[in-house]
Amino acid sequence: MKKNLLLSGVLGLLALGTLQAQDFRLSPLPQVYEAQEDSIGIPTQYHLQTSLEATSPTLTLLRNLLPGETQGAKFQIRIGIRGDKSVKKFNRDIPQQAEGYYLKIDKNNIVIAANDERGAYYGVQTLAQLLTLGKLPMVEITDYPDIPYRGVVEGFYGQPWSHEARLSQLDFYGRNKMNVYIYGPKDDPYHSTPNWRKPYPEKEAKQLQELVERAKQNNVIFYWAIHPGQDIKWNDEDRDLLLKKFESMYQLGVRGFAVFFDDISGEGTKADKQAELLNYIDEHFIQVKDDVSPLIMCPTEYNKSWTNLKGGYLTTLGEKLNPDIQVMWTGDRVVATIDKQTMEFINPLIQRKAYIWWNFPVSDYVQDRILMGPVYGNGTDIKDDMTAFVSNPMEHAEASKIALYGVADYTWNLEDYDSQQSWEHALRVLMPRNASYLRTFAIHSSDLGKNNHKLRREESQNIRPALEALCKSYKESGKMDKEAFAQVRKECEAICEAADKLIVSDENPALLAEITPWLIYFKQLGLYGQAVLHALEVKQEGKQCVKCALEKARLQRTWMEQTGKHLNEKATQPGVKCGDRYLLPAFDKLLEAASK
Ligand code: LTM
Repeated sequence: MKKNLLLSGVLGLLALGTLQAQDFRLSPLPQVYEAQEDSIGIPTQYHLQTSLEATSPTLTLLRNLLPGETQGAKFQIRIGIRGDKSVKKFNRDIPQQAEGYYLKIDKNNIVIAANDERGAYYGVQTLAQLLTLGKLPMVEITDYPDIPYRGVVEGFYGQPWSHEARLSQLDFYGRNKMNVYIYGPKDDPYHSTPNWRKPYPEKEAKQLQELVERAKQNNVIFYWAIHPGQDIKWNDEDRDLLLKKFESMYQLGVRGFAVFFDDISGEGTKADKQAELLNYIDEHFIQVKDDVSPLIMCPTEYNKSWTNLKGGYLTTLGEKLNPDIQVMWTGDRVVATIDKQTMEFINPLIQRKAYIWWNFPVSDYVQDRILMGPVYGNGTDIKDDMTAFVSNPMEHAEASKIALYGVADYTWNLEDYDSQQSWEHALRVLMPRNASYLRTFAIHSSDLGKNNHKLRREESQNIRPALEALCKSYKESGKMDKEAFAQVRKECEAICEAADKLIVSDENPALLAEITPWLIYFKQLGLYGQAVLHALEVKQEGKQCVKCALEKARLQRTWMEQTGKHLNEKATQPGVKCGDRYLLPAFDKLLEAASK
């Protein structure tokens, strides 16, 4: 077990009084982590030894975190890349993996020795997390990502993210060691049909330029994707227009390019024509520029359930596409978790390791939902089977960070990924002061309901046994399991309280703006639960008017439903829903039983 020092290291560290209170956890979880019981104060003055460029994101971040750089100070910070003079002594400690780093903190030194610039940056990001402890634990960390490319594809239908949301996302990716952002919102007309041939208007172009710059500062590769397949003509004119568009994006600073052929019909779906175009782009654009990342393509048959093996679409791509072109894949279905079998199916067909486009937490096909649950269900034994794992998020950018935090954690260290822990931590990162309320909301806002893509998620796990026990006891004997009743009552109170506290909170306004329609409904759901429980109690005790209590519960049910319908009206699936995997059906069942 290569990582057994990790948890004991963290726990050893947490045993140190105040550190425990902060509930500290490094994230993404490092590969190997050894901590001593001792810690040092945060250096106010330090002598910096480095051969990194002064303007590099790494040094910029370090200097922001620790402003006390002083020539000749006793405390030394050495930071550099394998072979650099500043970290020569530590060459053997640097892990071999790309983006790997070695971080050591002792009494008089901090050393960050990395394989490459991004590795050094990640070393400093880890240091940034340690600094939140208020002192620095003496640690030795050897760390690297399991999956080479990790991040996000903004590839959903619906309202594209705002400029502000994207800037905030890029900072979030940097902090969480994700290195890819692919710009490809389906409803940006300049990405897709009809305007993919046209350059962006001035305002949008300027914003894209700003995003590219912010991505650079966060060591994130900004990819710009084009979606031309619905009306592309396989002729020189359209080919040249596509290259011209890419060139205009290059002039804005973009250094990563993708071509999406998903969700199209007609001429554009032909594998040999797609391969011909992509190879042309690869040879006449990508390879000509020496500073551009490998080309990415999303095939038309991008998941197993849509694959026509006899038609030979994927094998044509596999045989014809230049080997350096990355091919995306969403799994066994459009929306699916990814495992060993997924990879064993696709990789031989495309003759390369697939670039996973994970359709979670995207909600463009269930817009009445907000998906706040943990990331789970993906294989922990597939790190060598893919080149990338990027998540397609919800149009709710801030709320998506809960899942994206899990994706960052999972893709960095598959074997040690703990979905529950990671989720709990994500809630604290998003709303440190109101995490417990956010947790109550999130635990009941996780499932997608019945949907075309058949993905379901766990929901209301904390209260499910009590709900079941209560329904069973009432159905079988007309009496209530007292303990279960008390638990459900407590949960209903917690739901109302969480909704109230979150709605008046001044924490994370961007998140609150996104979740408010669901919070309004959530409060009504809690009140409905309370009304049902009250009716059950009244009926049992026989002291008050049973009919009145039942009527009140029914009214609350109608109130909730009507309110829900008129929230989120512009969506393709208008209205809002949450808690309907276990909570709502249980309340309905109890009310029905009590009405008999
Ligand atoms: O998944 C892919 C490759 N394409 C589209 C996405 O744009 C969309 O967001 C998801 C989820 O609805 N499904 C797709 O087919």
